[in-house]
Amino acid sequence: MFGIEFVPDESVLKIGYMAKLAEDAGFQNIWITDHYNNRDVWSTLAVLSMMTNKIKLGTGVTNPYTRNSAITASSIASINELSGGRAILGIGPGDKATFDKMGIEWDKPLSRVKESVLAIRAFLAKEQVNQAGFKGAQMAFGPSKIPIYIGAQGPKMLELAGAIADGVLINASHPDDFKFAVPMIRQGAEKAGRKPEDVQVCAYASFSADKDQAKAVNASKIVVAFIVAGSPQNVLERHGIGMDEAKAISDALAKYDFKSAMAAVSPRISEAFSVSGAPQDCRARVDELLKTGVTQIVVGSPIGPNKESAIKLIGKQVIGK
Ligand code: F42
Repeated sequence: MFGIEFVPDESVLKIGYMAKLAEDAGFQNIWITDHYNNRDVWSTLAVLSMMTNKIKLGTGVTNPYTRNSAITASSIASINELSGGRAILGIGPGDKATFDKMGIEWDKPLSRVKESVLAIRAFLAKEQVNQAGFKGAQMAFGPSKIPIYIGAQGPKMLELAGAIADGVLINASHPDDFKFAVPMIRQGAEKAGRKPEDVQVCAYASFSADKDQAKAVNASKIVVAFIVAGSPQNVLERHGIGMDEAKAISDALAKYDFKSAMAAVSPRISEAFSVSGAPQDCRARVDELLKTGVTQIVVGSPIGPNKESAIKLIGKQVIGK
């Protein structure tokens, strides 16, 4: 199954137009990112509910820090109503760098995500919620259940997702990352007495497709540079990337020298942190990812040097194959 990520960094109506293109190209799931400095995720999903017919619509991902879980339950139930039952909630611990700027303390992310998922489930089930600091709050409308996916990377968050979520969204593009993550999700599921196959595993990948392989790879370089700069040492080591290589990229980004940052993204770094190239290259990587236990490929930023033509190309020559 294929999903697609849209970052609402351009007009919501433009995102709606691309969402419809994605639906027509054969994607089955849209994920909208949630960061305060972009268009609001819920307004975007409301517009997408009206502009599409069958594709599933999710937050990819919201978090329990910037939004109270009762409000999130109400928002996702509203999107579910507007879209005729197509909503999926993606929720994660959030982005520390963003929270620092917002003055939000990132306390106990693992516990906060767990509490929030359980509270939202209880809200949707119309229970009186008395956990996670709620004092008898209760929803007055909405479906009894909406799938909840957790955005996770760390071992504990992956295990938690296996234990309580309907799916996991993992920001990674290389099979080796899933060889690491999938056993942890399975372990979490088994410990909780669930079947591992009940948890969907989504590769939330940096993806770039174009007929011209070099153009595709080039378009993904700036996204890859930011991923490398934000990656912990163990992830860099997993892909054989030295701290000096990563430092050259982060130093250039810190100076807003995007040209040097992109120049420091070697072919090996691109290969580790993106699915990029001609459609046949992308399809080969997709097949490798699917072998590791991934059940949904999420085509994430940049999608391609030209988003609109890349959506059509991926539809025909990656999904269609
Ligand atoms: N973040 C956003 O803010 N917006 C987005 O749109 C977004 C999209 C997105 C899509 C896919 C995806 O995989 C991630 C995405 N993210 C987005 C990022 C996401 O919100 C997380 O930042 C990201 O997934 C990294 O989270 P993580 O799984 O690495 O979890 C962190 C918190 C971590 O350190 N986890 C550790 C682990 O092993 O999993 C556990 C830490 C721990 O145990 N903490 C204890 C606790 O109780 O929480 C406390 C420890 C202490 O000492 O206090």
